[in-house]
Amino acid sequence: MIIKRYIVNTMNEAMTRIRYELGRDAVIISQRKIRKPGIKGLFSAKSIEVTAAVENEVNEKKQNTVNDNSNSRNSNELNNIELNSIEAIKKVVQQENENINNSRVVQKQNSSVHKVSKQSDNNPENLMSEMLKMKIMISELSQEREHTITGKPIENQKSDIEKILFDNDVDSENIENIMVKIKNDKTEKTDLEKLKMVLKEMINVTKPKLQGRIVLVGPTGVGKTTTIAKLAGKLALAEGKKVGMITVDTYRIGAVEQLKAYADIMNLPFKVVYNMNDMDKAIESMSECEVVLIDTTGRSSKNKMQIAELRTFVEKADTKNIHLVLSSTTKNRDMKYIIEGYRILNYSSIIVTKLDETSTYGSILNILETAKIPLSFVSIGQNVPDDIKELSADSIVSLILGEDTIC
Ligand SMILES: Nc1nc2c(ncn2[C@@H]2O[C@H](COP(=O)(O)OP(=O)(O)OP(=O)(O)O)[C@@H](O)[C@H]2O)c(=O)[nH]1
Ligand SMILES: [Mg+2]
Repeated sequence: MIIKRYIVNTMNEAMTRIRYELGRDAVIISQRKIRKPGIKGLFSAKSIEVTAAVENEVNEKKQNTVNDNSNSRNSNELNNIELNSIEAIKKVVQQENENINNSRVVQKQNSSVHKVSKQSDNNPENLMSEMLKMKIMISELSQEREHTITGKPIENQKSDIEKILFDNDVDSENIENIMVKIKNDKTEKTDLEKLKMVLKEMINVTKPKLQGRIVLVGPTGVGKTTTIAKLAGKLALAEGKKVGMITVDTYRIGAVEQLKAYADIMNLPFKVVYNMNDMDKAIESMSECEVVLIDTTGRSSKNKMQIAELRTFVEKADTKNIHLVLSSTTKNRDMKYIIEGYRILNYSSIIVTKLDETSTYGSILNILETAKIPLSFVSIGQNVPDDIKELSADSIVSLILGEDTIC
């Protein structure tokens, strides 16, 4: 058996060379993208490393005339290994393992090498089966491959850009979309510049008009009431606007008292709504107010009945100024359900809270990409009224890339 490794720019080039040097019976054992050495290699185009094998003898002359000049390290290590079937496989596996270990310590992959080697010992006749195992193992060893055999991305197979996004909790679907957009950007910019551009395009922020009736909805404990108090403080105390507050949350013990306490401190009109009629009356009683902030009961998005009930109250408020409040500490998968579950309330913007409780900010991007609704505010702590902010798309990009932090 002859096993050769090629460093090429395209698969076409690899195929041509393999056909010429090893003949038509040659099979490709593995292929992976590799980086050129040094810092420059970080953002330059990758080469492809292809390992091919052939069982039969090939033209010796051809072998000798061909030199792999693309990458001396790799070509010298594995070129022209002529061994008998299983022994050849074992040798390649061993060499591959050593190469990987030299560049990076990859504990997990090492164990799989031993596994495959052992299995080879048990079943030496079945060459095809051994070839397949070796192919899988080399795939696993590859640091540069984007996907596992199951098609699922894993951390140590990612490019630098993917790793930054992954480390900052951008979800895998978004990472894939971002990588495609970067690839499609044929300008001269560096990948990092392209990444920033792509992220900025994805982040939609809005400057909400804090006028008329403003309703906050969202799951339990995300910070709706605290955010209402912050907005009231900002508008009434800092901007001198006439602000009133209404709560429809008569469900949770202490909810009314919580908002009433803020209303008392700021000396603002406050009403509690127990039913639909109360809603009309409460709104009417605040006709003098420039801004009426309406707090609602925290509901699970899974409970359709409760959401439907909430909807009737929200519709009564008769406003387009509806903010969905979400906590950045919520799991990404749950977040998607919440965003979809609350859609029937026709929220027009999103407030992300508890950014002070997280050290990665990919959740902002995940939320905005799922909802396709712009971000109005972020909440960055418990202090009323200070811990609320409007963020620009640029500053969100810096947060997502880990260049900046909230606290
Ligand atoms: N760290 C941190 N805590 C926050 C933030 N916003 C709110 N909280 C805290 O989160 C807890 C719940 O806040 P609430 O305002 O009562 O949340 P809610 O959404 O009204 O809760 P329910 O009415 O029960 O649905 C309180 O302890 C708040 O002080 C924030 O941005 N950061
Ligand atoms: Mg509340």
